[in-house]
Amino acid sequence: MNAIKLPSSLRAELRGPVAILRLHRAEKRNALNDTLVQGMVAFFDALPAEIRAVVLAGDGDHFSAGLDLTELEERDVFGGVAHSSSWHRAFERIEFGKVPVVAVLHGAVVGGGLELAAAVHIRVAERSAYYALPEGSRGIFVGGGGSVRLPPLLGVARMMDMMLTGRTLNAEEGQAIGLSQYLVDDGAGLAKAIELAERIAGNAPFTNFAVTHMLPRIARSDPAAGFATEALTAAIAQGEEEAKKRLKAFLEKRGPKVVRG
Ligand code: 1HE
Repeated sequence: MNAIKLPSSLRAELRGPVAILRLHRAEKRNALNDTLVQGMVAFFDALPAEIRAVVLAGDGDHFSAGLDLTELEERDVFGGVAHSSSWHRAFERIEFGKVPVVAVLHGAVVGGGLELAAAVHIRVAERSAYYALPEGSRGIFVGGGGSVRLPPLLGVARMMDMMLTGRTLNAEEGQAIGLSQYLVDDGAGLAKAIELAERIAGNAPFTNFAVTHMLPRIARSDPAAGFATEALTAAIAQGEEEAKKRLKAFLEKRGPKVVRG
């Protein structure tokens, strides 16, 4: 990680098997410009093998104000297509990257910031978090994969409402619909995300791969292909040395039991 050069708008820190990546542009409310987005690509590409989970957070009072609107001024139509595609490629690195990613959401999680949040695997929201898609009021459209990743989280009807009327969801509403999986007090998000990331880092790596790469694809496929792919994935997982070790440990009363939630 030390070897890779991140832009000044990003900060990375390693904590054992967990890497923490922070959007470090609080003076611009962590607005996402090309440099920052490409910096995220460099970070996710360069993750060393010993890193087993990533926490993504934003510095300052907001997770992210979305697309850096100053960049829109200079772009023509085809430039817009290229830009949106570049975000798609970047966020793919997160959604289908090397390791699971846990995001801490606080303050504004809007526009491209919400699209970024949709690309991670676990979302921990602080009570200050709020969600909006102000693209409608800016005369633009989502371009960071939002029309693909947000409907499964929000529903098409709610997303339409947010885009057409500027409706904002608060943290409680986001939690109630499953947009965030955890809701914690202000200031408690990072610790919760690190705790979850450490737990994830302790899983068998193939299981983490199967959950992040195979599960969403199986869920989107037709049932016949889904069952066949699931059977193969399950067989590969149980054939792994790590799975055999963990099963043996449980059968010899050394493995952890499931605890009541
Ligand atoms: C920005 C941006 C930005 C702030 N691009 N510079 N996103 C939006 O439409 C959201 C626009 N931002 C806001 O509504 C507000 O800034 C916030 C609610 C997020 C925060 O408010 P506040 O009062 O804390 O901050 P501020 O005073 O509005 O902004 C502080 C500075 O950040 C200011 O710059 P300064 O030089 O005057 O200090 C702002 O101009 C700057 N700033 N947000 C550029 N977004 C791939 S398609 C994705 C499409 C989208 O993401 S559309 C949604 C865009």
